[in-house]
Amino acid sequence: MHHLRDRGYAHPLASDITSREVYEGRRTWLKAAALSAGAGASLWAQQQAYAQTAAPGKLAALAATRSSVPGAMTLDKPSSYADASTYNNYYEFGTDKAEPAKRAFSLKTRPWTLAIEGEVKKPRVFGLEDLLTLSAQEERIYRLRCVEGWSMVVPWIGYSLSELIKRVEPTGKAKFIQFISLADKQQMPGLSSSVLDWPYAEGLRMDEAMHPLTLLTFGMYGEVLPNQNGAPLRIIVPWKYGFKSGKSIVKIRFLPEQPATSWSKAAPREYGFYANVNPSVAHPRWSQASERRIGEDGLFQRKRPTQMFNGYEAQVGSLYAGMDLSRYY
Ligand SMILES: Nc1nc2c(c(=O)[nH]1)N[C@H]1C(S)=C(S)[C@@H](COP(=O)(O)O)O[C@H]1N2
Ligand SMILES: [Mo]
Repeated sequence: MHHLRDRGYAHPLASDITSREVYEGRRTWLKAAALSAGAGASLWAQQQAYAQTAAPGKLAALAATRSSVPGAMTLDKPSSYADASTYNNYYEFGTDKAEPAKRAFSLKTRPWTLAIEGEVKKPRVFGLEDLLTLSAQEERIYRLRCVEGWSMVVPWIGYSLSELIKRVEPTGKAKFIQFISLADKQQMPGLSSSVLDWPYAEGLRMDEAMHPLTLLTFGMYGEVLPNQNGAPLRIIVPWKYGFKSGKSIVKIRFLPEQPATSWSKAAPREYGFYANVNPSVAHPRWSQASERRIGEDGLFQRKRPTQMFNGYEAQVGSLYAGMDLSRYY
């Protein structure tokens, strides 16, 4: 109960398992509790808060255990499913935040394959079904900070990308990793715009890719990902600006050199390779000192101060020891 009050989010306390059944069970429990308490106002408010963070149950449930990776469970209140699935950046479906939710129905997420290439001893093509069961699915509640100055809190489902990396055995020459998103004009109307150099490409240094917080992500809010959030699989790197977290990934390359990325190609002064969330390094057009939490907007809503490494400094700060972060932005 206090979890609900603290977080406005139903976390399965007894079973430690999240699935649509558990979410729905919690909803039933809340209803019963509301009735027996005479529907007291605060309980009613909790019920409303919960109803917003529940997935609508339209997509397939994806069971997951609660993550024990340090830093993986922020205590910030999760954003509503409605906000997380309708306020999106997915330029392959348009540059307006509302467009991906309206247009991404045309994305075909089955069959789906992920090709592993480059500096690995075991290059191969994985089918989605093999990837789903490669390692245990975990729920992780991460803050997501967009360089545009807004943030959300999302209960993702996936497992550490390191689990996949270990199985393909990178060679000693693999120093960087590149993520390539799908680029198919038949399915993605935004590709007719030259706003970015398609396919959407992102990258990480190998130690960043191996960090346990870097999540190979298949679901959110107890279900598989909606198309607009990057179905059927995407990357989430919670201490970096959102653009580092490529959606609908079809290829991962292991490389000896730092790869070019779509955003740093489009505007090198604005978007660096590292893109670590950093309140003291301003973007040329936007200060990064504070952020607007989606769902909290309102006339009297205070902006939240942005935290170094998006609040994950204890876990990832050592990766950047000795680096000049205003130079490597
Ligand atoms: N392929 C692809 N991945 C992408 C983007 C994109 O346009 N195309 N936008 C990025 C940006 S800028 C952000 S903030 C996050 C948004 O993720 P969300 O819509 O799930 O919140 O996705 C990132 N991944
Ligand atoms: Mo973003």
